[in-house]
Amino acid sequence: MTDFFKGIPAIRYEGPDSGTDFAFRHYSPDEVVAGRRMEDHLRFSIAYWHSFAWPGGDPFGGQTFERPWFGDTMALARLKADVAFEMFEILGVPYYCFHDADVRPEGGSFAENTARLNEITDYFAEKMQATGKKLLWGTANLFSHRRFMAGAATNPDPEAFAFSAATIKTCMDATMKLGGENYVLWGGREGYETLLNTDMGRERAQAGRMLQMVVDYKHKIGFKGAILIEPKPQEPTKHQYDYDVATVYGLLKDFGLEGEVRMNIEQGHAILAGHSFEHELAVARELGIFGSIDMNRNDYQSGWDTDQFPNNVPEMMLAYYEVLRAGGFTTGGTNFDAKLRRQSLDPADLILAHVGAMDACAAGLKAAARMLEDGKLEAARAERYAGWDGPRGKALLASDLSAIAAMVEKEGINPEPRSGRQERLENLVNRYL
Ligand code: XUL
Ligand code: CO
Repeated sequence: MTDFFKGIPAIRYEGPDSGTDFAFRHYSPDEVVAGRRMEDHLRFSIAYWHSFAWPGGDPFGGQTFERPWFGDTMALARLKADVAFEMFEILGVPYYCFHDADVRPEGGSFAENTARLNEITDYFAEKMQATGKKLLWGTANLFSHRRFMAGAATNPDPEAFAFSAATIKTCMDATMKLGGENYVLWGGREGYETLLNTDMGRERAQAGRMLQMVVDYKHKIGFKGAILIEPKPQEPTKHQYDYDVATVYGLLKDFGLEGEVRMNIEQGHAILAGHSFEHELAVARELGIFGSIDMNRNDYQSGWDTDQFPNNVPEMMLAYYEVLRAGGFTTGGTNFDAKLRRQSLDPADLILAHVGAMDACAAGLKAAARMLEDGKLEAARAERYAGWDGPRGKALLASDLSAIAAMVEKEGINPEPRSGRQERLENLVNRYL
């Protein structure tokens, strides 16, 4: 045991009337919601990078957090792992996620990086065995080190492509070794700063080829998890090729991968793309590529990726409504890709940020389940489209313009507008909160 979280109790469900900050008011892992235990529905996961690697910097200032494991030795990497697994236990969170660079110090070469990653992930394996904690997904950080400044797969330098491919391989191996349920690709540098120096067609083709190699390698090693892409429109680049779910779907189609790759959708990235979270989730559901979520909250004014802990239950309800409509998570889960504000220095802040986020997710899930079970919203939507279920609707889609024109003329068809009832439905939705 480390003493980092000294004095902080294991967090338990105490119900809405609990008198302490260190308790769940809504998240009750064994409670059944929509036919499934809440823990199995939500599949919470902690993001190693934000909680244990991020120093609290912003564009105007550096480190604000002082953590006993900050530094670049393997001994400190182990201490970081000790504290991480203690936090997973305190919170009762079943999963975690990591990038290679979060968990091991940067080495002087690819071989040294690989050796360090293997050493620390062996240590993770022991801890997972001892605690029952699981890996939701692994990923490679192909954006922080300066070698990736012009991209990973999309780099103009083939050697950078090679280094990236090799790093992805080792991270997929580590994910497989730890029984990871997904492997994530987020292309932070896969885009451009200026079109003046960019061959967009070439870069897009390189990105597609790398993706095919990832899928081939998954099958080669027999990795049973899902390959997930995490769309984001910009930041750090001016424009990223994985802009949003619809854009990524176009890429997948182009490279023959639409049956192989699914989406990891992040709230903050949806907002940056000018969408709502539920829009991105609905697009993925309709296209059959929904996978997992990175749960957080973006500030609606700031224009950058603020990665705050989620707390807006009315919005989260609409997100989980889409997750439930997609059939719920299979390999995916709710990963808190969220970081403290840089003044939140205390170990208790880190715990309570997750407690509040987990509770807000649980409240959102429960409201979404009530809404779906009640069926009034579904009925209103079905009624709006009922015409398409009748013989005319079906025949129309099989017809052609001249036949339709003749029919409209002969029958004197002249559509009568009907109310979309938006406010009425908005009122209905609020009743489930
Ligand atoms: C960046 C982001 C990443 C990915 C994993 O905005 O969301 O942390 O989730 O690389
Ligand atoms: Co993310």
